[in-house]
Amino acid sequence: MLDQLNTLKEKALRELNAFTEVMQLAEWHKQYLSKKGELTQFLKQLGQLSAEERPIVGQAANEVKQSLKEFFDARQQSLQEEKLNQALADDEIDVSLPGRLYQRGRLHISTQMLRKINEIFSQMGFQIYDAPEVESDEYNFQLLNIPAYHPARDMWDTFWINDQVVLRTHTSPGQIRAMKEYHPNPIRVILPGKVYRYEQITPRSEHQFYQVEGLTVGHNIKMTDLIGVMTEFAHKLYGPARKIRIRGSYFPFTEPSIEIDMDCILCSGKGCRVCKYTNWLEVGGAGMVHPVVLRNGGYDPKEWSGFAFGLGVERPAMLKHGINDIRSFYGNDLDFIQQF
Ligand code: FA5
Repeated sequence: MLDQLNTLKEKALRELNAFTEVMQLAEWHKQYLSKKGELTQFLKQLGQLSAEERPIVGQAANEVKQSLKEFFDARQQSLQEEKLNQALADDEIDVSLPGRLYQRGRLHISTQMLRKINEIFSQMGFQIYDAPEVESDEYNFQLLNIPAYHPARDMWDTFWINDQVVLRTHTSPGQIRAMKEYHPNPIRVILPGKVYRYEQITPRSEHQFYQVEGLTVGHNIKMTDLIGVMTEFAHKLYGPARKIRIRGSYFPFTEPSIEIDMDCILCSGKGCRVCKYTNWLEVGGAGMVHPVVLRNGGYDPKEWSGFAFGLGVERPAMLKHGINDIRSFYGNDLDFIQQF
């Protein structure tokens, strides 16, 4: 019977080693190690043996059973590993590689500044008004008191879509749209958005940048209201120590027109390259809305008055973060962008 037992063991191991699929193992287990399996059947015959033979064959049968179990476990593990290695070798996707970490997105530095400016003016009661980036000559120039062939057009050379359609050179055409929409009610809006200019690109000038326009129309609105709003804006953006200065200027759509400057936050009055040793930095253009523009928007200038301003967005961001070249904003340099 011991021979029979050895033959059974050898046959079982031969079959076990020949398997190539993990699925085949279950069948093998059933055939040899289950209650109805060949080894159990073999053990049932022990009763026919003599009292001397029985313990010897019984012990041998139990050893064979134990060793078949161990071979089974080992084969199962090695087959699984073989399968995994094969899958890794065959497949282009290495499932054992750790996944790639997704980088967290962030807002572009211009968007951050734009939102900050929006927030400051919202707190002062300004509504946000959206106006188109592609404008007509009429809105971008004519209704803003800049007729065809007026020399002031040279201040805002732009990209023409055709003879009558332009990429807006400033956010000011939105003033007319807001007036036409809100007439005859008072207005207090800001108009943020992108503007385009046929511009020589320099460390301070891009051909595409953001502006935030402001417009108020009401009764008895005065220049002092404009200066108050601009001072509050500078304090909220750069801190309460900032000083504002105004200079006379010229814009066809405001009268009088001013340029608003702020004392240099980088050198605090000592003089540096950024403020060109003048101690002052330009914040934006502004003025009282020109009577012609009020009339073009539907408001009678004898009854209504208002102020308007136009601020850059990139330049204040440059000041806040000490950036010395505006071209970095849209240069697709991730190392730059990820700093903010
Ligand atoms: C204007 O665009 C007027 N529409 C502003 C205005 C509105 C005046 C309402 C009166 C009433 P200006 O061209 O100066 O003005 O531009 C305003 C601001 O835009 C500048 O102070 C500057 O911050 C920003 N800016 C102008 N040109 C560029 C440029 N090429 N690159 C980046 N920022 C610019």
